[in-house]
Order: sequence, then structure tokens, then C-alpha cells
Amino acid sequence: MRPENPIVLITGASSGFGEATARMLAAQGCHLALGARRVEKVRALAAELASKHGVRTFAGALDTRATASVERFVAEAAAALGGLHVVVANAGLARGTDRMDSVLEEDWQAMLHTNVEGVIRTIKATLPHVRRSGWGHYFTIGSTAGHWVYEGGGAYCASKHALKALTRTLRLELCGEPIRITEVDPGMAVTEFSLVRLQDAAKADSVYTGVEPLVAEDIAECIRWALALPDHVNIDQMIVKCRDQASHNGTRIHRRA
Ligand code: NDP
Ligand code: 8X3
Repeated sequence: MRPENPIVLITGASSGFGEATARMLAAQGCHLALGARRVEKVRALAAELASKHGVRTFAGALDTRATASVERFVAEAAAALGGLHVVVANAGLARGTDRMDSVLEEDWQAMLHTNVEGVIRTIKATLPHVRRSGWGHYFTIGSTAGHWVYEGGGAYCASKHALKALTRTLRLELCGEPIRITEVDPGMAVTEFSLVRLQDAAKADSVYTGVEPLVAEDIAECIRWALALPDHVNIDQMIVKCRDQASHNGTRIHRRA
């Protein structure tokens, strides 16, 4: 049965979509477990949301590239909050825009370790707790890059195609259980994503020049909405782009002068 105040675990809650989702769901009365490598940021966010909304929060260091880190974070979160209902497997990144002939080993490994293996670890570690709670919802954060590909995006696109396969597999495997599974696939959105990818503030800003892109709150609202729907309704997948982005990879983007 749906709890009045679901317990939500969010990976990558120190910025962007993860932080915005934490803020939006806390305002709805959800209890929160927030993880990221920048533990001081999730601790500050957890303290702020607990005091502002009166919800229970847990914050901890989390590196989804490491199994021990994921297992520790999940176990401590579930113990502190009394279980888990909703998981937002959001932690992810892109590194670089090099083509296949020159992509750096450390870049493609970072993307595959985080965006694919990290999500597998997160699902595997959380599922026993979600099952035990008797009602649940998984959100995976994919991308338009999981539907189309572009030059210079080989490893990132591969990672988001893999995430789509993982999400669909989970939906098949959990069919018949009271757990919903939603994949949210954003297009270009202003977060720290482009700074992390390009490692240069001016280059990162130029990605959005003349465009009115998505903001993190737009994706948080998609999650809030899918979660609020009646239990028999499962939103499988949401491809969410800003109005100025007609194509997936920049070939048809409206930029104002
Ligand atoms: P941000 O860079 O703002 O947020 C990424 C979050 O992931 C941060 O909280 C970061 O925290 C966390 N993270 C990264 N690596 C790890 C790790 N190894 N362990 C734990 N946490 C980690 O970007 P977004 O909010 O935009 O990105 C969130 C998701 O959305 C990603 O999966 C991204 O691929 C996807 N996405 C983004 C789009 C965009 O245009 N912005 C479009 C489509 C999809 P910390 O560094 O503190 O560990
Ligand atoms: C981020 C969107 O177009 O940079 O997932 O791949 S894109």
C-alpha cells in the first residue's frame, strides 16, 4: 500500500536533477536519503530540507563506481529512515566529446562505470529494501542520448542505451510486484553537466547560447508527477526536451541572436 510519506533514495543529489528532485519531493512530505561524492553538499541539503519541511533525512558519501560504497550507503540509509520505497538512480556524467579514434580511456571508463555499472549496483542494493516495504517506484535517468547517437558521444550514448536496456529488463523482472519503473530521458538541461563534461565554464555556457533550455526543476516535476499518479499507472518512459530542441544532438536547435 502506498505510504503517506514515501522514503526516497536519490543518487547524485549534490547538484542538478538530483538536488532539484530532493527539494521538490521534500516539499511533498517525502523522507529522503541523499548520496553523492561531495558529501558536504548532500549533508547541507539534507539538513536544510529536514528543517524546512519537517521530513526525515539521511545524507552520506556515495560513489556509485564502487560496490562497497553503494552497499554501505543503501544499508545505512534504509536503517536510518526505516526502509526504502522510491529510488531515483540519477548519478551520472559525460566526460569529453572526443571521437572514437581519440576518446580517452579515463573518460569512457568514467562514463561506463558511473552510468551503467553504478545504476546496476544501485538497483541491486536497493531492491531487497524496496520489496520489503511492499510498495515502490524506480526512476532511472537516461537521456535523449539513449535513443539517438552523435559524433563525439560514443561512450556516453552507449551508456545511456545500456541504461535503457537495464530499465526495460527491470520492468519485465518486477512485473506482478507492486513496484513501478519509469525512465526519464532529458535533452539539453542547464545543470553542472556541461561543466563536468567540458571542464571549461565558457564552453559549458556556450552549449546553451540563445536557447531556453530545460532546468533541473523541469525534470524534478516529471518525477513528482509520475510518482503521484495512481498505483495502476506506470509511465514507462518520458523523453523531455526544451521547445527549442527539435533534434537530439544539436542539428536542429533554435538559437536566438
Ligand atoms: P550534474 O552534474 O548537475 O549532477 C550529476 C550528479 O551525479 C551530481 O550530484 C554528482 O555528484 C553525481 N555523481 C556523478 N558521479 C557520481 C558517482 N560516481 N557517485 C555518486 N554520484 C555521482 O548533472 P545532471 O543533474 O544534469 O545529471 C544527472 C543525470 O542526468 C546524469 O545521469 C546525466 O547523464 C543525466 N542527463 C543530463 C542531461 C543534461 O543536459 N543536464 C540530459 C540528459 C541526461 P558528485 O559529483 O558530488 O558525486
Ligand atoms: C545529455 C544530453 O545531448 O548532451 O544527456 O547527450 S546530450
